[in-house]
Amino acid sequence: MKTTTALTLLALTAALPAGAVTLTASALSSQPIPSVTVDATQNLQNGDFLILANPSAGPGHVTGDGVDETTRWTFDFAADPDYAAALADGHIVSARLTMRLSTQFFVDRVGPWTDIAYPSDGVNSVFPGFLIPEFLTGTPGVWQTGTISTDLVNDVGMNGTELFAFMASRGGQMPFLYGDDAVLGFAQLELVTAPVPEPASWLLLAGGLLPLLRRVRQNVT
Ligand SMILES: [Ca+2]
Ligand SMILES: [Ca+2]
Repeated sequence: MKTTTALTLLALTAALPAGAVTLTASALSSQPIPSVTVDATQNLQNGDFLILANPSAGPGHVTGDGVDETTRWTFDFAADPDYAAALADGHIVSARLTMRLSTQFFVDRVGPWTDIAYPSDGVNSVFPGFLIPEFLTGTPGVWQTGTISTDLVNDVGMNGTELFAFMASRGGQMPFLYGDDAVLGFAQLELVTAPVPEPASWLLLAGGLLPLLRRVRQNVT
């Protein structure tokens, strides 16, 4: 049985790249680190990134210092010339998220601390989110900048069909959220779409594998 599963997975993996389409969307700040902060009760627009007010953060907090604040932006895949072709696929096999982050908030010299990024429109989200490892080292109060990258499907474990539906149901727009201890300078999401094999294809694959399996079993017994 384990051999069957392994061979089927192998065949499916080999079948996926057919019809694959790559879409890229990015967001850019006007300032890598805001030169002006605003009161914690106010939002701050930084290029494509909207840094949200956090009135509950407490006395002394401001918006734009990369401490205790949520940032929103939208990846626009409809602008990609291959969007229509990707729309026909209905499934995402790879979603490479890259973010350039700056922070001055370090706990035990590491940051950003317990931060997360995921697709969200404020109501609906695609989980699980990307829990960012503390990949920067520094001194509290001194800005450090670094770039981090992950695959939301293959590394984080997001469902590629749900992720696709989240984007397609919003006309190719993918709203995103980052929280909460860094300023975004740049973000990019590269999607690779491909059709999910039809049931007929599964049967053909299984049919083609049967003789092979029989041979494997004969060899084993
Ligand atoms: Ca803040
Ligand atoms: Ca945090």
